[in-house]
Amino acid sequence: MLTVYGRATSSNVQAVMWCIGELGLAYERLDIGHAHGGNRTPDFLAMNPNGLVPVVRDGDGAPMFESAAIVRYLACKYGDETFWPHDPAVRVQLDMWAEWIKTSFGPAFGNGVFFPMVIQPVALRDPAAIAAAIEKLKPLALILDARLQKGPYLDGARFSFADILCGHLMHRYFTHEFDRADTPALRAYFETLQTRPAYRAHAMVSYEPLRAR
Ligand SMILES: N[C@@H](CCC(=O)N[C@@H](CS)C(=O)NCC(=O)O)C(=O)O
Repeated sequence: MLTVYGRATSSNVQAVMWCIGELGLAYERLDIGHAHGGNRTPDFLAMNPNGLVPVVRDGDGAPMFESAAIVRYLACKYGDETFWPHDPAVRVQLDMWAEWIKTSFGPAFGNGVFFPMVIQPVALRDPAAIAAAIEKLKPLALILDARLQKGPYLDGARFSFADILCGHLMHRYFTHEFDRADTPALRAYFETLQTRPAYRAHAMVSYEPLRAR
């Protein structure tokens, strides 16, 4: 049994939960973070000194933090050869995309566009910085679109852990209103992901409770 500490509205919790759903693993999820609180207690900080969600425990194993590390752990331990290729030369061709999403596309969208347009209080928003971030995101979306032209998934026909780390952002990317690059393959990817029940259950979570006024 997995224990997931983290609110369903967190995109990093969503990645972990979608992975758990795809792998059909038993879990209990506890609402921690944001309006729920509970992430600054001594007990929580002992599991993750950053005070951030998600944290996951697998049975009575040591707590794990960092969503991408958790997804890789679950994929390696519970995934099949398609979901987590064991040959490092095969796996790196997917993992490089997963890493690029986490370090390039994800922050450019999350920190540059989504956070300042949705979560940051309106009075603190900087329209010029947001406009610049939207332009900076466009070439990254085009890179992802080019990769997905060989789709439907990042690895072509096969769905893998890398799609979890990429695809969990697509709900916010395509449902938040802003000036996106024209990316038909990326949009087709989002539509394909929506055919997966675990994606609909765990990654398509409303962010209205997070919206600042
Ligand atoms: N790099 C970390 C980032 C974790 C993170 O920033 N979590 C956010 C939610 S997405 C958080 O805990 N925010 C504070 C809160 O919810 O109270 C990961 O991928 O797990």
